Formats: sequence, C-alpha cells, structure tokens
Amino acid sequence: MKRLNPLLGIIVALLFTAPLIGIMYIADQVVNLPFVPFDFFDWIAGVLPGNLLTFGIDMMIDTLRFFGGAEAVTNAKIAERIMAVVMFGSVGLGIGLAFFALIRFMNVKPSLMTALGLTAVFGLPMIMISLTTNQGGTPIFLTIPWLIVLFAIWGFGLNWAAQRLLGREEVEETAVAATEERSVETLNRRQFLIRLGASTATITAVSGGLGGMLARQDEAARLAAGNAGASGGTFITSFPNDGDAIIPAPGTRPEYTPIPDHYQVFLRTEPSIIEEADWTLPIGGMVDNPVNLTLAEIRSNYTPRDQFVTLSCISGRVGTGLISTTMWTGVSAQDLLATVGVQSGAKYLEMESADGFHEIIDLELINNDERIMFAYDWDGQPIPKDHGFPLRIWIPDLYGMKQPKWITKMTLTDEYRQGYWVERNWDEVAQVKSTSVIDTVALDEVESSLGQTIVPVGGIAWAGDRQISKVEVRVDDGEWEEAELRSPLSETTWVVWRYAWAFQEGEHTFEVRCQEGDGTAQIETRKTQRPDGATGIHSFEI
Ligand SMILES: Nc1nc2c(c(=O)[nH]1)N[C@H]1C(S)=C(S)[C@@H](COP(=O)(O)O)O[C@H]1N2
Ligand SMILES: [Mo]
Repeated sequence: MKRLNPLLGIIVALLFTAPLIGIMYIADQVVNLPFVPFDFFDWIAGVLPGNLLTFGIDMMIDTLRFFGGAEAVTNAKIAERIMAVVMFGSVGLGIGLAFFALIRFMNVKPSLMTALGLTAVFGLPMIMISLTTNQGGTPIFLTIPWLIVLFAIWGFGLNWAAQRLLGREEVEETAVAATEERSVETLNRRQFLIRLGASTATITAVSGGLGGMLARQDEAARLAAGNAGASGGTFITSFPNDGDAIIPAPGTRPEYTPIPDHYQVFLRTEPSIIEEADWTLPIGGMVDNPVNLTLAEIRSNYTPRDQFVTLSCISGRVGTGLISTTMWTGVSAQDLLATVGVQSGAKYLEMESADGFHEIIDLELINNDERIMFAYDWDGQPIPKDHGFPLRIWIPDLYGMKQPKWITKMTLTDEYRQGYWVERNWDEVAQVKSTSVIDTVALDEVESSLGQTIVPVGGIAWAGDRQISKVEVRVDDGEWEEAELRSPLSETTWVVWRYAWAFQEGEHTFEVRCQEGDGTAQIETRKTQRPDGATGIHSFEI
C-alpha cells in the first residue's frame, strides 16, 4: 500500500473545510441557516474565564492597532470573525491530520466506518454547539438535517480523498519498479489534488464572495433604514443649541452623530437581530401584576420622553472613537415599573438580552432618576436592529456596559447578580470618567486677526451627566489656555469646544483637559481602560 504523509491530511482537509465554511456562510445569508464558525467562536468566548477572554480581545485590538492604526479598532468585529473562521478551520484541519496519521502509523484503512467517524468527530460537537449558541430563528428540524448533510459531505469527502490517494492495492502489486511507481504515484496524486483543489476553491470563492456581498448589503440596509432623505443624514433637524454663537471648528466630529456612524459594541460575532412580531417583554419576579408587553403597548401606554444622550464604551482608550450622540426616545423606568406593582422586598431590576448579555440595576437608582428610560427610538426612528431593537435601557452617567440592548426579559428581585462584563472583571459601577478629545487643528481653515494667523482647534469634552465647566488647551508644554464652549444638546451630551491658536511654524503637540460642572478636574494620570475606564490626557501632533 502507498504511504501517506500525515501532513497531506491537512491539505486535503483544507480542500473540504474551506467549501464547507463557504456554503454555511451563503446559506446563513440567504436563508438564515447557522454559520457554525461564529457559533463556535461565541460558544468558546462564553465559556472561557473572563480574564482570558478580555486578554484575548485586548491582544486582538492591539494587534489591529499595530497593523491598521486606530481606525481598525472599531472594526475589531472583523478580526473576531476572521478568528472564528480560522479556529473552526483549524479543528477541521486537525482532524484531517489525525486521520492521515492514523492511516500512516496505526494501519487504519479508510472505510465506511472511518467516513462516519470523521463526520461524527467534527459534526456532532459543532452541531451541538451551534444549537446551543445560534441566535437565528430557523427551526431545528431544518438546521439539524442541513448540518448533518454538510458535515457528512465533509467526512465522506475526506475519507474518499484518502482512499484515492492511497490507491488500490492491486495497482501496487502489479507495479514493476519502486522508482517508477513513485513517480507515477506522485504525478497521480498531484493531478488529483489539483483537480480537487480547483473545484473546491471555486465553490469556496463563489459562496464566500456572494455571502460577503449579501452580508454587507444587509448591514448597510439595517443601519440606513429610514435614514435616506433627511437633511444631514439625520431625522432630527432642529436642535436646542441651534442659535449658539460658538460654531464647531472645521473638522470637529458631528455634534449629533448620524445613526450609520454611531459606534457599535456587542459581545457576539454578529448583532442579535430581533423582529418586532417575534418579541414581547415579560416583566416578572417580585411584582403583583406580571405583564408581557408588546412594543406597540410600550409605545402607546406610557408618556414618551426625549433625551439627547452621549453613549460611550468603557473599553475605549484616551481619545476613543467608541462614543456617539443621538436623541433617545422611550419610557421612564419609573413609569413602566409603576404599572407592575413592585413588591416591597424587591431591590433590583435584572435585565436579560437576546444575546445572553445581562445586567442588574438598583431600584433605588431608578427611583432617584426619572431620566432612566427604556428606549425604542433613536433619532426619531425605531432603534436600528444592530443597536438594540426593539428596546434598550439608558442610564445616565454610566458606561455602555451597564446598559443592555435587545432586552428580552425583566425580573424584579432581591438577589444581586453580577452583570455580564462585571463577571468578566470590569468595574461594578462603571461610572463615566470625564474625558476631552482634540478632533482637529484646522490648518487649512486659518483666519487672520490683528496681523496674526489664527488656526481653529476643536473637539469634544464629556463627563457623563456631570457637565463640563471648562476645557483647556496647551501647546508644547506652554500655559494651559481656556477654550470656548458651545452649549451642549443636553446636560448628558458631550460639549463641543474650540480654541483659537496663534499659528507658529514647526512641529507642535496639542493637549486638552477639562473640568466637570462642579470644578472636578479630569484625571490626567494615564491609565488603561481596564477595569473602570481609561484616564489621561489626549494629545495631538501636527
Ligand atoms: N444585549 C447587549 N447589550 C449591550 C451590549 C451587548 O453586547 N449585548 N454591549 C454593551 C456595551 S459594552 C456598549 S458600549 C453598548 C454599545 O451600544 P451600541 O452598540 O448601540 O453603541 O451596548 C451595551 N449593551
Ligand atoms: Mo462597551
């Protein structure tokens, strides 16, 4: 019998694993069948101990920053997805290697049994994982047979390829000379592998390419839903500070973030898409009247509240892009809870989300702040599916990690339970740290004044709901100079500031710092984002 190099098992397994991934991907895009690599990745991320997970994510983001600069950070999801595919693929290739090693060293012969074995070893755990983690609504009587067929094609294909590569024993017996046989053998093997590779590469490329195209279209459509036509890409077109004399310096980020540009953070490989028809909100636990509300009921039974909100992620670094501002509309948590009859012993409201995320909020906090709301609109439109449709909470002054989106269940309880990121070593309170950022030194927008060339410098400052009383700018270790503040959209949004810099030729470093409403200074000591938010001064070089 011919000998097989076990490493060949990796190559052959690749030729079957790549199209398997491609076909699962396009089936996910077209008919919402599970894309198992993402489920596998989400499952691993969910069972890993918290510090390992955050360590992994940090390392990934650092690597991305190293290769792709700051822009890539918000695209960390893409890295996660690539990692998911690589990890899933590695399992397939590992099994291929092991299979060929068994053939080579343990004298195992490819047979019906080994084909079934390969299918089971790769397929069974992956199917179980997908069933427990997948968020798609496709019924299991469709997904299970579909996945079994796919993994069987993989297992039987790999088995068949091993048989072909081994050749039939008769051929070997009639071979004349060993050298001749070897060259015929390598030629045949090479031809076989090339043909096999060409066809499976085609399947992979076509399905992967089409799937990717559909995925991008889908996401763009979800984010832009309803957004076309309105001026400036937003629905709200008049703002409380419209008359303010302080105009943002050219190049400052939009004061009101267009929804498609709103930053996004979610723990799974993909956002959790919820359809309104499939959703109701049960509120239970320690209540006298448990309810199960539709979105229409939430919209019509309670007085809507509008609030301009800046939201930010605790995992942002100094000068973070993970911060955005829009108008939130929803019902006050006080109003909602008033209708369910909260029992006297209840201490917390626990919220669970479609993606397994969960958080808890002290009822005392709700009772003391009527602004805390369950929001259903952003920018006057239903919250985009990617951002938490149909319902998410807003809690002023806290980072996003305490504020579940895609809420599917609420429970009144007297038992404390750590939230999802708190279990993973992030801060229990997660109060926003005040921050200030330089967006622009507008060198091509200079003005002249009294024989001086003036360069507008600008950016934002934010301190949760504690407001901003002062922003100061320093150039090259000079004096701290006060910037002008534009009145903010609300007491909970960032403040746009601008500063007039008298131009001087050369290289310069700009720094910014702020003070909260009560004069508390921004923390200047540099500290990483873990566990309770980054601090330090943002600087900008030109
Ligand atoms: N269900 C759910 N809610 C969630 C999260 C999540 O992963 N799942 N991430 C939180 C974090 S860490 C942040 S910063 C905000 C981000 O909201 P956005 O993506 O709409 O900007 O959502 C919060 N709520
Ligand atoms: Mo976050």
